[in-house]
Amino acid sequence: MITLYSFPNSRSLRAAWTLEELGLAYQCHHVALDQGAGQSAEHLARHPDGKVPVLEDGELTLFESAPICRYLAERYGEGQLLPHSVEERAQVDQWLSFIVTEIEQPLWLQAKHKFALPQDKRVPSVLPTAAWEFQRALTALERRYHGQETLVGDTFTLADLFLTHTLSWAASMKHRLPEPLVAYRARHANRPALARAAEKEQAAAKH
Ligand SMILES: N[C@@H](CCC(=O)N[C@@H](CS)C(=O)NCC(=O)O)C(=O)O
Repeated sequence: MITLYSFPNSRSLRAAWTLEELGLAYQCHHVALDQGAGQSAEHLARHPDGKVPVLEDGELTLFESAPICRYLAERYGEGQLLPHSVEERAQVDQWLSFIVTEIEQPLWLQAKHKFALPQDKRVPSVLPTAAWEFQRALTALERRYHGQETLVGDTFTLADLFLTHTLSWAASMKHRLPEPLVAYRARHANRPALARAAEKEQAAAKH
């Protein structure tokens, strides 16, 4: 049985979305991060920093959203979400790395210094630099993204799943996105698997 440790509207949604795209059976286990459950001994045994997502698949326990989704696609995808060709897989990896290190990080920096960190750890003066870094990453993305349906090849891959999730985060933080990326995000955010994943995480939180 696959278990996903999750919290609604967090990076665990990437893993739930991947599980839904692949049509896998799994259970969502809500980790009440807002009540300190991440730092419980039980959860720290799964994740060394007490975060989500964590995936358990049989004997395997994995943390970090990108390797979790990569593992699921490689293990169960049969070409879905991860292309067969080595070259295209390398391109998916290139985008995953770019998305989590270049696009997500300045967003996360802003989130941390606006609300996520304890009040006494927030440094508001980093916010303009973080905004500038995010714009720089978007400009880089625009040098490669010219309105095509998908980032790699002609089918939806993990690169699109991660970019859509991260752009949605940017949009929720009121960042203005270039028009082609607004259309790209809207198209992929409409996928039924994403709606099912969000519902499943919400339902787990209510139990
Ligand atoms: N790089 C990690 C980031 C994980 C992460 O920061 N998760 C957040 C939710 S989006 C979390 O669990 N925060 C709880 C905490 O900081 O204690 C990933 O992509 O999985």
